Amino acid sequence: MTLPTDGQRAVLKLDIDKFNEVNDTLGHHVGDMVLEQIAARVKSLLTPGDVLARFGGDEFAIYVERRSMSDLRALADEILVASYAPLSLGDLDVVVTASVGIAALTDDDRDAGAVLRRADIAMYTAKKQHAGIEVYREEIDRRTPERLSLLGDLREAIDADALQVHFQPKIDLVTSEVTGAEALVRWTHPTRGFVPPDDFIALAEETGLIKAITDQVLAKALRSVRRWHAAGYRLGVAVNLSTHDLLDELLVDRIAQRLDQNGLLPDVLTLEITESSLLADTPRTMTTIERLRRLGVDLSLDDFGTGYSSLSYLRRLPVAELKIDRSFVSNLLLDQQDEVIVRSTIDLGHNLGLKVVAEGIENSPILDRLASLGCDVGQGYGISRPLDPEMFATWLSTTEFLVERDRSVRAAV
Ligand code: G
Ligand code: G
Ligand code: MN
Repeated sequence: MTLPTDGQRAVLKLDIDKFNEVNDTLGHHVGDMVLEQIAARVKSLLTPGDVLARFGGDEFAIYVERRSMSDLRALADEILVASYAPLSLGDLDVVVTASVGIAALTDDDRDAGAVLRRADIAMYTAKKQHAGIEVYREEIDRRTPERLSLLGDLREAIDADALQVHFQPKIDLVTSEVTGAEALVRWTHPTRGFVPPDDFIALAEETGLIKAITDQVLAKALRSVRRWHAAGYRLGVAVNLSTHDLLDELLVDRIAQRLDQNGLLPDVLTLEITESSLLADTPRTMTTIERLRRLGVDLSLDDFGTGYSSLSYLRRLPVAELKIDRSFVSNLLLDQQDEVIVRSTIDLGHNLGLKVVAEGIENSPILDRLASLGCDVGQGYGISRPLDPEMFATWLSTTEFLVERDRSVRAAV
């Protein structure tokens, strides 16, 4: 192959995001069609001399020569835009997203191995950061072994049952009563210290560890609820589910079992699902959601406003509440548009018969405003940060918000 004198040779690595979910929910036959259609779209953007190869699974590698890095980025952009367009697969429209890593060839490259590896690293970084495209740089390479060791450590933490759960209180905005708390997973790594969930939940989703995490969070959250009830506090708890959990056919049974173990009725539990997953609306997830509803737990649509759910989708989903995303709530008093969004979401939720929760309430003026807009429930740093179980118990006994307590059952929390 001839090298253009001032040109740039590179390998682009393309990988479809969450392709395993496409296969799992829609079947391998549909997965194959997705791959064929994406490949055809990519091909149509290439010029003679470019080489497109399938790299097993849902990965493609593309060898290209362009004038400059910015031309390479432009090509990667076109590829992403082409993959986002809805794919029609029989009577189904499917939207997939993809990630692209770009690695330039260097004079030291003697074979394809090294450049493919660099493209791979760039692609994984793009995926992890939801960046779409990433160009290989040495500094991201240094983080790759870190990622692998983090994964190993996460596995160990799960096996050792070392993940913890913190609780962030939720307040009834009409009565100022504490209604319950959201359970949030916490991981303190032996050497790194606190690792934010955003850094390990995605990793857990990609590797299937999320099932075990969800189950441990659920177990700990329900154990705490049992203690609260024993101490006379009639509080509920909300647990976050990931999209992946909804594909797990055993999820509903495990939840029923966990409730049973703690002698709790399903109505103490709310499960928060995000609307952002593009593939949520598939037969398998809908079956899980329907079974959860029949079990009698409440479903809440988390981060509402940031995803893609249409109104008709919302009407069909058996959810009991909407949780307005904190990005709208925290600017409520500063940004008129955010105010309009919050106000209309409250109305929308109420018109659909749903309870509306605001998260990310950072101070009392925001809390007051939400109350006057008719929002039902609130949560945020302005009420309390997430607290470990012990601090949560202390908070319950010292907060100025109303805490209903049945005095006849007065065990310590
Ligand atoms: O406090 P915070 O940083 O915990 O949470 C960051 C993000 O991680 C939020 O979007 C939250 O929904 C998510 N998250 C927190 N705990 C859990 C959990 O137990 N399971 C899942 N799937 N997501 C969680
Ligand atoms: O996506 P999810 O709804 O589960 O979000 C919970 C996340 O929001 C947690 O990371 C929690 O720590 C964070 N959080 C809770 N209250 C506030 C708040 O008032 N402001 C901000 N910025 N984040 C908050
Ligand atoms: Mn949540």
